[in-house]
Amino acid sequence: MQLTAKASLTNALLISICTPEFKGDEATESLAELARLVTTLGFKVVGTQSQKQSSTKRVNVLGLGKLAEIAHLTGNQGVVEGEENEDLFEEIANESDFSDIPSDNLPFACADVVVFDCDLSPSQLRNVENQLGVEVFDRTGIIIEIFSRHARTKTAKLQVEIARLNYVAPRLRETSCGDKERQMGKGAGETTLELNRRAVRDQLAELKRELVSVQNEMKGRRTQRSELFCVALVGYTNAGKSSMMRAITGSDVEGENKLFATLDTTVRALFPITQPRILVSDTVGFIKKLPHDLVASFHSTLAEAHDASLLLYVVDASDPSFRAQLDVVHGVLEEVGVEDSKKLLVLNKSDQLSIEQQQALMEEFPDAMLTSARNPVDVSKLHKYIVGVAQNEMIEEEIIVPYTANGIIGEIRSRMSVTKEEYENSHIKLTVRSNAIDLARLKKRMLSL
Ligand SMILES: Nc1nc2c(ncn2[C@@H]2O[C@H](COP(=O)(O)OP(=O)(O)OP(=O)(O)O)[C@@H](O)[C@H]2O)c(=O)[nH]1
Ligand SMILES: [Mg+2]
Repeated sequence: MQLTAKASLTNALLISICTPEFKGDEATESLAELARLVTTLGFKVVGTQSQKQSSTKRVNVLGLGKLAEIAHLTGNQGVVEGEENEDLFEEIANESDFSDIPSDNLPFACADVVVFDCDLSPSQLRNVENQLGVEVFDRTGIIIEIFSRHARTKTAKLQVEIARLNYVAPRLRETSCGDKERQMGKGAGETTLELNRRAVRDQLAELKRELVSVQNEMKGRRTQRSELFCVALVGYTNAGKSSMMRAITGSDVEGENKLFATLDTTVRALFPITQPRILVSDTVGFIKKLPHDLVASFHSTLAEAHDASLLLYVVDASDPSFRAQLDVVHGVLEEVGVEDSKKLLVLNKSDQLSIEQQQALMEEFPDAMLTSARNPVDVSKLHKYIVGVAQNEMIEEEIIVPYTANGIIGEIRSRMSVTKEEYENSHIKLTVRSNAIDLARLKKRMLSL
């Protein structure tokens, strides 16, 4: 499915289904997040509706009454069926074990699209769309669309397109011109739907082949960098990872107030530059209920985090739901097998907090660092912390370099941190800190002099 509605003109009605497992604050916050996702796509949220259900598995997702109400809000363009005989699930709207659900917010304008804050099966999507007569999206569809729009590099584009086609394939429908095309001999014996499905399968196979070759290239680049100390910024979408990346690397990595601004891993050197260089990578942000396919497709992008010696978990400490967001981040990283590096919790956007709030957070998270990517003092504190961790990982050695060994001293200075220099008659004695691989390489070279 590709969004066909024109973003700038699209009025969206959001629907939350509250179930015994998903209700109260969680449902309210999730709906607010859906509104941000939808706004990121350029839609205008004109209203929200919610309904209590025993599950999200009803054939029409909603009860008939609610469906008719929503059909009215979308201009009665569809055909709401009279009876719901096939419905296996009973609506139990008035049962007492449901706590408060988000209150309905009636639209002031007719909605062009309806967006559900849950996942819908292909048949549910089709049923609701037929009944309402407007485009219907589920949460995954919206997230995939945002990823599609924001992907910039070849790898991200390939990964997202694979996830999109996997999502679209079961949702393809027979088009009205199917019979005509068959009569015209297109794919003898196949309907348009079958043809489309086959085309998607072929396309998927081709994209997967391309991805493997791009991933091999990426792997090669990571191997070249593997001797350097690497830091990865990980966290929920919009936490401020790219802004912090820009601040600590002095680079022009974009930070934007939209969800999933970054889909590609960017790697830059920590700035001011250190010897040896320390690399920092910015990674894709996470979100609640991130479609599994997308998580899977971003494995290779997250390989940067996998290889990192230090993980900076960046959270937007000014967002009241940051604790739940942090749980999501831990969950996803665990799923992709990134969990065993050294970590620092970075409580970002501290400029949005009062002194009392900052103190309370430091009591709650004594090992964390409170920062604002906008405050140069905090940025240099983080820079210092990273350099300190990197230094601790290094080995200190004394190297004797004869004055006759021209060139080597310059090389040492460019790759290692020289902490002491002593000039003797025939040689210079350098105390250096570096990683084990570089030191071993240097010693081997010195022997051959
Ligand atoms: N007030 C305040 N705003 C911040 C801070 N850090 C980042 N922001 C803002 O938060 C928004 C999101 O920042 P990004 O750096 O794009 O966030 P991200 O974590 O890279 O987001 P994704 O790429 O979507 O995962 C932007 O509007 C930033 O200007 C901060 O310390 N204080
Ligand atoms: Mg970013």
